[in-house]
Amino acid sequence: MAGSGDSVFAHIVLAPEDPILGVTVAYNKDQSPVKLNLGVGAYRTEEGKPLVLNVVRKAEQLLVNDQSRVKEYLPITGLADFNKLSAKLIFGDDSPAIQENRVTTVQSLSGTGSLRVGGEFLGKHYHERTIYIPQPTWGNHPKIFTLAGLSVKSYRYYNPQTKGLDFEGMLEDLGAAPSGAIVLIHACAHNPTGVDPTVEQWEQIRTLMRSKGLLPFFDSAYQGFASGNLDSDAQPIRMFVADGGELLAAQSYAKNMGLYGERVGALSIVCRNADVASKVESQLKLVIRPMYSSPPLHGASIVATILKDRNMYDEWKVELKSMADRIISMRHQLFDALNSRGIPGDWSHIIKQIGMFTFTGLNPEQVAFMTKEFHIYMTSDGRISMAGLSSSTVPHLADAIHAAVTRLS
Ligand code: PLA
Repeated sequence: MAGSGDSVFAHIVLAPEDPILGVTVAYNKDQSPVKLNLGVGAYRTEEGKPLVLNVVRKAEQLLVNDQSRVKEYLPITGLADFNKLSAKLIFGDDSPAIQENRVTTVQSLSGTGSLRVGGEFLGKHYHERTIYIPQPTWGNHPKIFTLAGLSVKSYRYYNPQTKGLDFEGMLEDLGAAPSGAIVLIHACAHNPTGVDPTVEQWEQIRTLMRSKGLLPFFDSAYQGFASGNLDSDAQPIRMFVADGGELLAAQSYAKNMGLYGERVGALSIVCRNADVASKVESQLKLVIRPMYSSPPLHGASIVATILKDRNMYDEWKVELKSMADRIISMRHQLFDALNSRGIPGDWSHIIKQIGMFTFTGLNPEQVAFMTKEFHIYMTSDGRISMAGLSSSTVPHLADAIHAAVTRLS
């Protein structure tokens, strides 16, 4: 009889909310008119609204109007055009690796799904099961790779004193990693710190990693969002492709095309030669088929429509640049607002850091205070999404930081 007796699930304990997505859950429950969500990295307009790019609307209209389109299953590896165009986007139009057919690309469920498929593949087929991730990193990384069967270790990346890169520490830790270990690298706009190596530093990292046979696994969730330029943001990856070595790259269209909920992404594996690449692809299919069989059609069709049409592609680049520029302008506005309030400390990291996030240096107690007193929501590590800020909300945030720093330092 329903309702009587103990549930077979009675022993299950309530799990905590996700440290990032849980911030939105708490924000949604807040009734205050001044509430502000700077938790999850989701772009907002100056009016604080989610943005669907014009070029995306256009592509969707074309797709809807095309009566020849059907809803058949995609192949296990996804939409072929989408895969080819995604590889070109990340590795460059003239990439020798693509021309030599030694890149295999599979459509996956956004950045997260690409990382998971790549992780599962490595867990099954790669000889060294240890992956090094930066300290700190996106909170989902250790969970994804642990579940994929890899053993997760970290390398030093961020120096809280300078609020910049701990380059020495990074080289030391990578230098001490076992030969062949996998290294997770944020391709650009490191999350949560907003700190990226310079091109010269990337070159040293590359030389060290190649000399030790470390396998790079790039997470590219923000191509175009860091500098506003798709090619500059992909430069570190292209440096590693140019030396002829092997690597993995996970791509997401969540941020740069604003396709968050469509879950569009790709995993590429650059191999030594075409023969290896085709065998690798055959094994990727065996990873994907029992996981979700084949990827969804709609989002990948939007991306392919845009990437293969010169005009739409150019329009996308303009819209992408304007998102990146708005984020950069928010950095300057926040920096100026903090300075004009005479808040103690050096806040120049706000304009030095890059990409969607600022790693403010605020501690968990200060963050809790800002949420309670000012209804400002952010992750407890002090990360704020600059893309969630607008000219009209900067003063409120600056007041909150002022109060938190002066009352709780
Ligand atoms: N990799 C990094 C470094 C990310 O920051 C994110 C998203 C992803 C991968 C995954 O994105 P996708 O699966 O949606 O393509 N990070 C967000 C969202 C923006 C999240 O946590 O899911 C963040 O707020 O950190």
